[in-house]
Amino acid sequence: MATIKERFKSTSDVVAAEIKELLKEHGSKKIGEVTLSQIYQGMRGITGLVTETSLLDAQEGIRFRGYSIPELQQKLPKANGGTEPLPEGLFHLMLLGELPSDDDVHDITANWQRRSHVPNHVFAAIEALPLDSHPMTQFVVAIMALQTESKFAERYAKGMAKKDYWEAVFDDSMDLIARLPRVAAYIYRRKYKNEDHIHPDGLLDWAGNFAHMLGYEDETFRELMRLYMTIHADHEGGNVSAHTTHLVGSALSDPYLSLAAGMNGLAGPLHGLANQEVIKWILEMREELGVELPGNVQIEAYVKKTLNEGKVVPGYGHAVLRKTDPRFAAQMEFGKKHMPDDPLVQTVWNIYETVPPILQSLGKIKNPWPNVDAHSGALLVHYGLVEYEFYTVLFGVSRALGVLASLCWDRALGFPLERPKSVTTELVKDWLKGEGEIWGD
Ligand code: NMX
Ligand code: MLT
Repeated sequence: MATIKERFKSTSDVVAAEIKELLKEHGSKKIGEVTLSQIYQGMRGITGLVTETSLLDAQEGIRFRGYSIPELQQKLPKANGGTEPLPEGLFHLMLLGELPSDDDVHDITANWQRRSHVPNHVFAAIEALPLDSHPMTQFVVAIMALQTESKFAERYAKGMAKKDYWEAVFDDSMDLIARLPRVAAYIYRRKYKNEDHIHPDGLLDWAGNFAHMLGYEDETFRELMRLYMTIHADHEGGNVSAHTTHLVGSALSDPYLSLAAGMNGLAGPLHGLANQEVIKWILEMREELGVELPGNVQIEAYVKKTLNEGKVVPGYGHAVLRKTDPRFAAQMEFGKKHMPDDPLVQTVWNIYETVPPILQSLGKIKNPWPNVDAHSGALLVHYGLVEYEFYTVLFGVSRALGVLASLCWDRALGFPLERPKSVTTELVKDWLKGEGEIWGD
């Protein structure tokens, strides 16, 4: 049977040929217009990227190769006795565009186990940082320290031909995904558990083993990790972490350099760091109110106070989505199944009832509904993973699946250096007067 690498090569060759034909015939077709507001306001709504792994619909939310999250929960292989999808299966789907069999998923688990060795200097690089460094800082430093292992960088230095780029990027991506859980768990145990590190368990799947190395042996926590690692993996190509990884990769920076760049973007509070901000905000609210389960009237007053202080309500709003994030809904369903009486989880649900009408009443917020980060922390706290500064690292380990699958596609399709045109406000003013040209070549 062909390996996943061979299957990726034959699949991507077909798509590359299709794109060549498509561009030959339709390359000059216009796909839209760009307004001045859009270039000043975060390029919302400008279609400027091709990302094969997933597609976001503003009303419906994310679909991975056409499959919604509930469909993935139904169709992707599970661990023995489990009900949540294995992230190995999602990676297969994103990379090859096909649902995997149980054997496909076992092969990926085994493949990542074989590649999972982390060299000692990576642990030394983490140890060189002060213990109070943010876990995301430690994570990015570890990814950069791992870069010594890059096959792409090594082969490029020896004069690799362009047609071989995809293969070195594929190997680096697989190695990196295999190693990230060990690195992340090391950071967690170092910072929060007295450096009491836990060896990998070679009998477990990728997410189950990650849960084990973090120190959580509860089977439902492993199920949560499988779900968490699946739903956070990808959100089409324009989000900050995916776009950054793609952009940096377009300079032929290897997957380690590219992922580290993407993870620096994920560490921003408007992006992945929002998951820590949410739980911090809820805990502060509970402390200020002096109650474990605040009611809707109390939450309403606290939300208004947050807004009056000129802060955002973390976990709410989205640049593209205009409805409740299906990733929020999937986590809510998990909460209803496994911990319906947990007061923190119930607080998240009370906030869900209270916040949208308040945000809506402000009139300026395009999406008053919760995003993925509004729910994740409360589920983790339930199992004892209370160290919320670590949450974005969990997001990052998952996001690597999507952005690295995409990076493999970028190189397989021969995508060029990304370099959009920028303008100055001086030029914009001249152009409005009919002088000067605002369009690039
Ligand atoms: N609380 C308060 N104000 C908000 C919120 C919110 N949750 N969301 C948007 N706004 C404000 C926004 O700051 C802007 O204000 P101003 O015009 O004064 O600058 C205005 O509403 C219009 O913003 P939008 O066009 O609706 O949102 P935009 O696309 O610019 O930003 C986010 C999207 C996600 C950055 C924004 O909704 C936000 O800051 N949310 C809170 C942080 C968060 O949860 N981020 C996680 C996103 C998911 N992820 O994991 O990456
Ligand atoms: C993500 O998962 O990347 C976030 O929801 C942000 C986005 O899509 O812009």
